[in-house]
Amino acid sequence: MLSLRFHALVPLALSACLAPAWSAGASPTPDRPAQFILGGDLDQSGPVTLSQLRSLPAARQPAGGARAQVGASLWSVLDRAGIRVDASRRNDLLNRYVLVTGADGRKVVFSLGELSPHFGNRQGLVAYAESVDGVLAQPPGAAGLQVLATGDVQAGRRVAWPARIDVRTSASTVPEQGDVVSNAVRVSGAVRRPGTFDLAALKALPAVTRTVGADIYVGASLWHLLDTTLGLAAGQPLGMYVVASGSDGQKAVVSIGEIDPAAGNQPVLVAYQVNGVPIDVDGFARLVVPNDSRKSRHVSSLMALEVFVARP
Ligand SMILES: Nc1nc2c(c(=O)[nH]1)N[C@H]1C(S)=C(S)[C@@H](COP(=O)(O)O)O[C@H]1N2
Ligand SMILES: [Mo]
Repeated sequence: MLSLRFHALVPLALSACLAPAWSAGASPTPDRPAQFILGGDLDQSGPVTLSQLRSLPAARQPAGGARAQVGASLWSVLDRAGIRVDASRRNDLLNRYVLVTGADGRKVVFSLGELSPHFGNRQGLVAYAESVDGVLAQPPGAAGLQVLATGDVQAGRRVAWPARIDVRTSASTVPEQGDVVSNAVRVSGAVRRPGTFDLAALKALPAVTRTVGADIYVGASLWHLLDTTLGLAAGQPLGMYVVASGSDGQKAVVSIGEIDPAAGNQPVLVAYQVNGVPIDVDGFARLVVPNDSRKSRHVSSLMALEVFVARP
């Protein structure tokens, strides 16, 4: 499979590449329109056209050798449409996900946290052209659009012919607990063997150590816990997400594609030790998302992990 190991999105002086006048006859066929419908928690829903995509800053993702995919970042498409958040909730953005649905029904999820430049900064790409040595190889849109997951180690979250892109609030139902801290985390939803993990149960899983800034965390791998220990429910894991909730009601979505070793391969932990001492002041465990540039998804006093199949 095509390797898409981390590449920063590099702005491209696209106008220079567009000098040749492409013939009008090369426009997309009607059954493969170079547009999709944007919906959900956005100020501006509706069709996004090729010309709108091309009005956004061009971004590119290497596709092997001299080739690159050229497009607009998925984040910029959503940001331009105005992502709606509940300003009364701290970091409400992090309780939301993006569902990309292909014309063939394929469903792929991103968390808004992984896409946002303020957190994961793996912005995704809505590609409309391919370049070779920096020069566009075809008229933009001629081969249709595709959504790519920036930084994934394999191309499993690629969606050719996206039909819809929807922003949704997570389906988490875990309420705020009031003035208590967690001493166990309940794992529920789309897993084969739901269960509750206290400190001893977490410690019984393979221990993983990750350095985040000046802190060294030890904990269980979230992927190992969900996929190996509990078993993700049958279906498409790349169309699922998990919501971590703290006892104070703070929530963070992680897409399953983000942690799947065959997709995003992000080393997210359920940590119970920091710098050699137990995490025991603000609950017994916290989520740690090592490659986020802020700690906002590091939900402390972790009390629940709910796994969902994304709904449009
Ligand atoms: N349960 C819970 N976890 C939380 C928060 C919160 O309000 N409640 N705030 C988040 C935010 S916004 C940040 S920046 C970090 C701060 O972590 P620190 O106190 O270890 O620096 O915790 C995150 N985890
Ligand atoms: Mo924060």
